[in-house]
Amino acid sequence: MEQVITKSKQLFEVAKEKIPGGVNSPVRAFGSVGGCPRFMEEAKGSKIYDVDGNEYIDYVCSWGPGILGHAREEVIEAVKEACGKGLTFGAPTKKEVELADLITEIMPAMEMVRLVSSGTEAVMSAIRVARGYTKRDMIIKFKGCYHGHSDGLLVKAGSAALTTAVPDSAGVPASYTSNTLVANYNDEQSVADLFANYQDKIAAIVVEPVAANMGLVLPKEGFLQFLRDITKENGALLIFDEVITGFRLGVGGATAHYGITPDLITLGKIVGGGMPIGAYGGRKDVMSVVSPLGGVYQAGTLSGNPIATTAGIETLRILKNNPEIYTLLEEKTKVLAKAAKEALGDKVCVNQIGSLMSIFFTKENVVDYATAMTADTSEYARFFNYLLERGIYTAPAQFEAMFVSDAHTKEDLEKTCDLIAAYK
Ligand code: KE4
Repeated sequence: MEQVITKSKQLFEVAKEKIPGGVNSPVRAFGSVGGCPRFMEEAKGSKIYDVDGNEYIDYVCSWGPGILGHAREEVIEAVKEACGKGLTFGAPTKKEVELADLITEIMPAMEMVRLVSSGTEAVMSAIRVARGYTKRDMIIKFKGCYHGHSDGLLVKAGSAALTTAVPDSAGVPASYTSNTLVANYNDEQSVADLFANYQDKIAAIVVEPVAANMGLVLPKEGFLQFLRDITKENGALLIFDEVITGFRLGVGGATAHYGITPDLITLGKIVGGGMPIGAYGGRKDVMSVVSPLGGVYQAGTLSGNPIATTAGIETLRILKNNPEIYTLLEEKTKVLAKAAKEALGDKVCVNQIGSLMSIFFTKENVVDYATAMTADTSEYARFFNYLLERGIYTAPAQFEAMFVSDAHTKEDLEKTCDLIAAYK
């Protein structure tokens, strides 16, 4: 039966008058999958409901924050109580200390942490700290990894492998990317070549320890250790961008999962429990350059506000005190990954780790950016819409990840697997 989406369509037309593309973040516009984005009205647990009353099993989970499912009782109650005491003070609060305590306890590589309001802000600030600490200017990032929309990171590789990057967005002056170098994920040689060329100019490598912005691509054996070694050997810092993987792969994120200690870690998404929080932190000596302690300036009106910190504290407490959540998350996600592989066979490559997975519509084994790009995005779009029209809401783009939450039930998985199995 045709899904009724009249109200979403009407809202989308109005939204496009007042908001660029009708959305406040580009991927939400369904540009790569076609059709009308669903305007969502509410969500509870694993379900999300659009303005036309259609129910979906949600595997976007707001791109990661929703690890406990939507509107988790304990979080909502704590936030409601906090709201009655005022929304923001612009002054230090006990909750910021509590959240900093929790973060540094759960991720001990973060000896000190500064709260900001988004993942973009966290990564932008961490890079400034790395430059301030090392007194070097150049940063290495990886093709296909995304670290938010700060100017110096909106880049594509330069014309030759060893040249500096060029802007990958209008409005970014070439001068803003002249200190950004681009290597290939899982390609140690591409990193070694950049250090051979620029060694004492490189302040840091920033990397998604598990890449989830070209679709899910896992680090090959030894890759992260290689990055740890080569940065140490060259006096550069290693920044793990754990905005997605933090508290997702396990409560300790990729840092704990792989047993590699970076110098700085950036966080977002789960750390705010659905409210706007980013965070960056790491070695105390490195973080000591941050204003007002040191000379690296960074600030934010709503940083650490009492409502966001309340949601973050409640979320991290639940995750820390219930480690079995992660075992269940992995089991659930493996069920989905297995069903997709069984149903779609060699038409797809399914990558999965913890509660993250991606179904790439390619016969290739997706192990890096080049193989990810072999995916057939129009086939992915057909698959996405097939599921959407039947009440399954997955990432509206091939090069994103699917997220599973603690709220997804056996029935949710059965329905999803049955629909995938029936896909032609
Ligand atoms: P935000 O500024 O969107 O909070 O975080 C930026 C960011 C930084 N680092 C990593 C590894 C990220 O994945 C992100 C943002 N992730 C995307 C999803 N791929 C957010 C969704 C969106 O852009 O709407």
